[in-house]
Amino acid sequence: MSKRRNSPLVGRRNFLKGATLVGAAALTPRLAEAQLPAAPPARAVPRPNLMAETMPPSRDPVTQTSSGGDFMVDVLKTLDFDYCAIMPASTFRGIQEAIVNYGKNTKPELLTCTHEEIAVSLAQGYAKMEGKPMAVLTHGTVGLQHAAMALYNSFCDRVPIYLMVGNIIDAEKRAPGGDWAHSAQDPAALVRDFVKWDDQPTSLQHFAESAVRAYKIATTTPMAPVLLSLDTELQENPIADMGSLRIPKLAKVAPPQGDPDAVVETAKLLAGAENPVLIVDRVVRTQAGMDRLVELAETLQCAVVDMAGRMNFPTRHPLNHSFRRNAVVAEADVIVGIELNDYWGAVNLYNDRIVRKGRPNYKPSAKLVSIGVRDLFTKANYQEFQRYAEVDIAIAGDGEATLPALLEAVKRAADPGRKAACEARGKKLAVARLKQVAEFKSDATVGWDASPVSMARLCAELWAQIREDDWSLVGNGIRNYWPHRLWDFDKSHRWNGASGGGGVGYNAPASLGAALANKKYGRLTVTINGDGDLMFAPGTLWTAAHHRIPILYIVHNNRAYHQEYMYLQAMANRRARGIENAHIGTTLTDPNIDYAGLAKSFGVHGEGPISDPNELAPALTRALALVRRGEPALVDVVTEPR
Ligand SMILES: Cc1ncc(C[n+]2csc(CCOP(=O)(O)OP(=O)(O)O)c2C)c(N)n1
Ligand SMILES: [Mg+2]
Repeated sequence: MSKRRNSPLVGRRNFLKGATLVGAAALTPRLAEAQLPAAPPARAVPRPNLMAETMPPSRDPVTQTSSGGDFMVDVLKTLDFDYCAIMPASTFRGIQEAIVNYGKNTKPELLTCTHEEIAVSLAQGYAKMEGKPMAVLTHGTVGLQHAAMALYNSFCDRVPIYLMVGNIIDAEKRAPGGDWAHSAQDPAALVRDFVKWDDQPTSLQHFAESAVRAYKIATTTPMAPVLLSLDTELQENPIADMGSLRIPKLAKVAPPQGDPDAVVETAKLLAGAENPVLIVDRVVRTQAGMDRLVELAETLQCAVVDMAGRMNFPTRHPLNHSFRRNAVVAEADVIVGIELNDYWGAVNLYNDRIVRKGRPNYKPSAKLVSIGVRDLFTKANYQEFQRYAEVDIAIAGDGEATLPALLEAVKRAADPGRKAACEARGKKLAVARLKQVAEFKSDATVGWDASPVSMARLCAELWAQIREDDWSLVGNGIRNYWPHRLWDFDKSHRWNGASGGGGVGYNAPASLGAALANKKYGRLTVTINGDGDLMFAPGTLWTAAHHRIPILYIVHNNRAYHQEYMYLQAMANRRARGIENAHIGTTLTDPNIDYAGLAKSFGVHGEGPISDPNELAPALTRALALVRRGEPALVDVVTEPR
């Protein structure tokens, strides 16, 4: 029987009613003076224990000696979670109480978020930097709806998210009103198209197995979010049969390597090619992976195009031809794409403005190979699997795990007779790359003193101040732009890829998650955050301050959803209607948003708005001094459109 049904009518409403009367008395001083006893001396008032007031002591199970929530915490502790991001909700109060009291708020430690989307995005950025998932807890209905877009980004980005939601399965246990709106027969139905696996355990043993299974599934490539729906009764009630419960052990799955024969065939193609090209996207998870990729490229003396889905290849390497993709693809006779999110898009030219049509950029005679886990996992509804890529050899296997075998096979296949040609190719590529870097440097000076501040100037000023630190640029605010053109990204933690699904709102919280992972390594985290993006989840800044996470937010403040502004201009141009109205619905002016003030309101140091480029360096110096000391800071820079 529901204990709530028997609870006295003292509840929150009556408590508030009392508060109202006191307030009314305070408004009528004479009555108050006559009726109220003398005020006691001021002292710290402990927070009221509302439950003690609302529950009759004889029925309050505060003395229960075991709880399902405690057991769940025992299980989570075996999974090595450092953090659990939450937006608190009654449907998981049983496990939340167990985490903070029974589990002593360590492994996992709770991170307080002001929106479920923040919680999941935080976990996305963290997982990519730390190499393991963060747990997340939300309401199963309203909370999951808020979490959904961040979950979709994580799914498209192939990032493990370990999401648990609370749900009241048994209808008889739901209090009238909110509990019903916050319960679902099948909460995961909402997001099943973009999680890899989900379950709703009906016993604690079932939870233990599903919890370990979920971890294993999420962290096996292709990695992706998983969802566990936690019944409130299981979390809150005593354990019926403690002795029978056991926690299964977790064996992490070794990622699958590509088929050895296909790898050798690919190596032979690469070694015999005139102009081999490697295109990489979500390959590297570890420094060892990055080192191997460099060795492979140097062995082949071939161009590497990094699509920057992860930090794959050093930006200053002479074989890095990411910004010469069209040129090197057009010349290639062998193209090996590794963990490409969009193979078709990488080797075709596409125009979406007038005709929405594409055509191959590669020679008809070129041989195309794919290596990656995309072929191992596809869902039907959401179309993030991209256009079908016509390749000659498709190797289903994890990119990073397949690199050692590919490297060895390439070394074995190398023809000593072609050594001179191979070296000449490398030299030619290095010259082309140097020429491009010189062009970039020259381009970067355009509008150097302009106000609003040019993006090249902003990035140069930032680079000048962080280059001696162990820095990490995170978020996707300025993907593949000035930093990737000119900064020296030389280690695997310098960058952690983009949002995956292109869902705006990712940058602010995902950057904070990466900063949290970086904190323990003493790295300096910086992010360049679109103004439009920041407005999705500005409460992220409060979480940064509350949990003392050092990060520098630079607001790339073009006072617009500028991408959309440009799309509207393009549409209007096509219809010859003039672009005067393109700002309607796309700009963020009148009033301008005060991002420094916003930061300050959350307890974060704020600078700006800065329109004069000469004011930028001192503002960055002040903000970075705080970040190096362990605090978050924000600098609002009024920038050129993009
Ligand atoms: C959730 C979501 N809503 C809308 C969009 C469409 N969209 C793509 S880019 C963009 C503008 C984002 O603004 P900002 O972060 O300021 O970047 P800017 O384009 O100004 O550089 C929008 C609204 C989206 N991708 N995701
Ligand atoms: Mg903008």
